[in-house]
Amino acid sequence: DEDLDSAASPLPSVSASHTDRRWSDTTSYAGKKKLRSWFQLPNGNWELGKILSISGTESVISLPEGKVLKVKSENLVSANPDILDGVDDLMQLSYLNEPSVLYNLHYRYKQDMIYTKAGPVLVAINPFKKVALYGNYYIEAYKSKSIESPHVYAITDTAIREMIRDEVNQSIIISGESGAGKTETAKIAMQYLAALGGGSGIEYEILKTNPILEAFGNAKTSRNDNSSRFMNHAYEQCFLKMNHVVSILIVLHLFFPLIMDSGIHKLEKLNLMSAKEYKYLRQSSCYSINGVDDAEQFRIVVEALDIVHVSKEDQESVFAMLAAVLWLGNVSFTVIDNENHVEPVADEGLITVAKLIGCDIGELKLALSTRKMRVGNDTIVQNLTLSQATDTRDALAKSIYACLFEWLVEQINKSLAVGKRRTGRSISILDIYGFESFDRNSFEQFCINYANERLQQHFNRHLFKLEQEEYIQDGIDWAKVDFEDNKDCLNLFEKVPSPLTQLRVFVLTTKGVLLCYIFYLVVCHAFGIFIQADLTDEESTFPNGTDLTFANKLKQHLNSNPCFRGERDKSFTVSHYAGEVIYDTTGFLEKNRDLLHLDSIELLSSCSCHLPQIFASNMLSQSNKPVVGPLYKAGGADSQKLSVATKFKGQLFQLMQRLESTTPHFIRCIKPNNFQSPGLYEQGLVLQQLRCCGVLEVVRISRSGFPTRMSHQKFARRYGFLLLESVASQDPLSVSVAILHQFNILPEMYQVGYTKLFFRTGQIGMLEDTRNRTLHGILRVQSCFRGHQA
Ligand code: AOV
Ligand code: MG
Repeated sequence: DEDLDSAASPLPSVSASHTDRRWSDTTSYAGKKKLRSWFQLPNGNWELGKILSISGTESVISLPEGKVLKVKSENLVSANPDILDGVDDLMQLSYLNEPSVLYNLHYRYKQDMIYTKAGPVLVAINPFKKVALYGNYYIEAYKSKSIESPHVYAITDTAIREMIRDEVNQSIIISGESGAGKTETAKIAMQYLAALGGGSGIEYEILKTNPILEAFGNAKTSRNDNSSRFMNHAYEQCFLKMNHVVSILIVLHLFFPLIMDSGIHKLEKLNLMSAKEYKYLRQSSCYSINGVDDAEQFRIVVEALDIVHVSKEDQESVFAMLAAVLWLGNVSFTVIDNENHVEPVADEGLITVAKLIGCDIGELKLALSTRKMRVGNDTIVQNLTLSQATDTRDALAKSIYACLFEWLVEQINKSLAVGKRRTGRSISILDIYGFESFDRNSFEQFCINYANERLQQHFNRHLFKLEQEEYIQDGIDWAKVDFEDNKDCLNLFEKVPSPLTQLRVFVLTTKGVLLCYIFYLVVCHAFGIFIQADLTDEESTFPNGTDLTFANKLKQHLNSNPCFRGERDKSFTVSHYAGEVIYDTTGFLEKNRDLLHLDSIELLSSCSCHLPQIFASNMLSQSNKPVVGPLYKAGGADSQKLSVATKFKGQLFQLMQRLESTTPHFIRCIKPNNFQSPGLYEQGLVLQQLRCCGVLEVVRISRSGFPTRMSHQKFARRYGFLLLESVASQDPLSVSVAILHQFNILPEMYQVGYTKLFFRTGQIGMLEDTRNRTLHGILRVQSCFRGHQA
């Protein structure tokens, strides 16, 4: 009865259109009794059951705790045999489907095995507690390869080996939601790298620099007490190993910098008040973090600054800049005419800022309340309205803070990378925001998801390149490996809609004078264009641009892209690789309008202090970098304006360029619950992240390739006995081909190489099932036979 006959019948077919299935195992369940199977409960969670009987399209399934249910067979999803419970690579699962993956990860997580491979990717689930997986014992074990289970150490070790073997720079790309454990993972990787430094002293320096970056780059958020807020600043650290220099590049992330005031109230010169007195700090209304001693933190930061040779004088400037940022927030304005033009109030705030950055009070006033415009050969000074002046002030504060962080990073790099140490290859560790999808998604999600879309493309390309090499070596038809790339979606962000050159007429009112600017927006660029950035820029500059006109413009420009869908009002949907996200353009322009005006840069360069001058020249040289894209749009003095989106795009391109030249290694961090609580594994939450951080995508990509490989010899040996007719030639290749034919394995499901067979996922699993059932049948027949004899 146990479907011996199905062994001879065609194997259940796998949909040829597998590419349009995100993550589904299309294996039919009909006719497979007693098998383990997944059943989805009304709450969305999956339960493991056993099929008791099947009649027509219905099955009876027994669930744990004695429950028996009659369900539609099509609602059951294949579960793997128990010998596959807790495999350390998801690729070993015969049935790759959501419940099986969730189960496998949970199975391991319960035993503190927080790391699992998903093909080439390492999945790390945040334990929210100390797990005994780190330290010298493990470092040594991974170094000597006496342990092989998945680990950050193992990935890091591979990166080092490949760097030395191939003489190619490496990168470790860590992604995941806020609080998923990216920064911890980066530190664990650094620990391994540092341990290889062998006590040269430099590893001590590396680890000691962390507090600087954490103090300036992190902030407490609702989701993570120690959240990294810097998006795009890189810092490199180096150490020596076997004459090879490894430098670590950490890209921390920040979107809107929050300010840590750890301990700076100690410095009297800065005229500091308590945190509550600062408007910028009041906005967050969180002044301290449980268990964090500000004074101790401050001492550690100062110590770290000493270690990286930031002079006492520069340290004072660093804190002066921080104080200036805080004081800037307190600068207020008064209206001076009936057109709502304003002037800063010359109070303690303004005076202190001028003193701290070393500029003239009058100039500071002008920079905050006027804007110089160049019209032909003339310069016109335009007064700012209250909202324009406030924006200008905030933009100045944000850039001083960002420049300060960047400068610190540079100091760390310089100090750790002195001279000869920097000549070798590098390992970059990238700690970046993962894909985000909330109930309400705004500009930040838009930028973050764009970055992830880019990283995903990088990921796809890399994966396929590797695969391709093996296919070519074995002479198989590469063209048959289809995969869905995310080109359409990237086009949405970067491609230029026709016509290439658009003529725009722009009318500006300045002191009653109508100035007409006619300009060509030349939107050609080697990299294509983050067209949204251009549209946002344009609307942001346009005096009457509103979120609604912006949204309408997007709909008008992008409707032909299959990944774009206009929604009601000010919303639109983008089909990202990780799922659909609805963006609400409310506040988009406002958030993008973080424009630092040339006037502000000029102010900084006129300062008597050393740091503001450096900042100004860095900003000028940055805005001239061609990689950033079309910066010069409107002409005139305003042309120096860089919107947040444009800057973001520029930094992303620089980052991608850098990454392109490295061999990447991917780690995807997963947060198992939102309570930072150990042991709690919420299926829905994990699943959503698996989808979002592309883990499901890895498997999907692998499914569209031929991830299972077996040599002709092994295949013939293993399944040859299932052949009904003997094969004329006994060479393994002919036997293999005969087996494939007998089981009607669809031609698109496999490729025959010179030395190996290549299969799509799941094919070997089915052959194995048949083999096992047949063996089982043979054994039963044998035991019957023996029974008769007895
Ligand atoms: P994130 O970097 O991904 O968030 P973190 O690396 O700061 O997240 O991790 C958040 C917290 O999770 C840490 O403070 C630890 O308490 C805990 N944690 C993470 N990984 C481990 C581990 N391997 N072992 C023990 N505890 C861990 V953000 O920067 O907010 O996106 O912006
Ligand atoms: Mg972090």
